[in-house]
Amino acid sequence: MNEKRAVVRAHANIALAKYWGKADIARNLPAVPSLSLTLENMRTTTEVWFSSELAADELVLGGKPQLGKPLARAAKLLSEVRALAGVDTFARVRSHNDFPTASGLASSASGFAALALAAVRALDLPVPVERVSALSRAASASAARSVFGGFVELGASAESAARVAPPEHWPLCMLVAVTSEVAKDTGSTDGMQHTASTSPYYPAWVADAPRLFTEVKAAVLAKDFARLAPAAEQSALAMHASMLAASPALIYFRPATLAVIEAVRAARRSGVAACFTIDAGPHVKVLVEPQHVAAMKRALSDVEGVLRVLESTPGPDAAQIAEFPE
Ligand code: 2P0
Repeated sequence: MNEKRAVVRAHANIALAKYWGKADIARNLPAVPSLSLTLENMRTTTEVWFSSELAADELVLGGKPQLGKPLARAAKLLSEVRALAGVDTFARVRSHNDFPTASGLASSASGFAALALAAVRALDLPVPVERVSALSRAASASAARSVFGGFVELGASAESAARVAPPEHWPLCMLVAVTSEVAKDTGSTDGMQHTASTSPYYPAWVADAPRLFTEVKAAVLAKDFARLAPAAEQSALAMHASMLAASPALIYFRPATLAVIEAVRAARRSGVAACFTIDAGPHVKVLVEPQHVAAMKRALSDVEGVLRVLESTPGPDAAQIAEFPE
């Protein structure tokens, strides 16, 4: 086979209605529906290069060669794409995130979405975007959502994600208050299994999550911030409540996490349209209406423990680009 290569850029997404827990572990199907916003300024760029000269798959993340679990996860996805294409050539993968990796900033979402689309494009597979989303979801469920831009849903037990509204539907801004640069101790896959098997609050989370998802989706479609804010915050906090009640407790909050929550609540009391969400990490993501971005950004930067604040508008679909940036 000739050498086949593609470069793809995929954007991270932050869930406004959270996914936490699996309906089917082997197939990696989510237990609850989720809805996310894809972000313009948090991107993974991935090059996949299939070559008959390779004796095994290779993975380089941020310039560092990977072995063990990260390589195995990428190789599994590559093997699924190889099976679809009917080829057995190995691939060399190079990937770069322009934001911190593995600390609750959704790097696995953009990473696996970029890998799935790049592998499919490198092999010229004529598959619909839903299939690319399903391949991404099998590797990491939140990655199914990063295939699409704008507002995106992944249903409970769904094979693939679907667009709820395009990026231009609602020009909100997401501020990310970064509170740590180090990788987290417990990854999401292990964390959600631990929650499901030891937390007495996990069944309550699974039971209530669809209601919160429905509320978040209705608020997004209506562009109703006053409706979105309480539902999105309750989704994040109910998810964390299920983790806090696990044994031993799974605590992703740091002191700065709570300080940022306080700052958002204070800003809201003074009329700023902002709400927070928190993933499996210590950072706080703050959704804010465009006219309040500057004030909210200043308030977040003043919080002790906030290292920096990233800012992003709604982002586009994952897409092929010409070159991997050196
Ligand atoms: C989300 N998170 O909806 C939630 C909120 C983290 C907290 O999706 O096991 O890395 O690979 O399917 O997708 C992170 O979970 O987990 C996640 P796997 P994934 O964004």
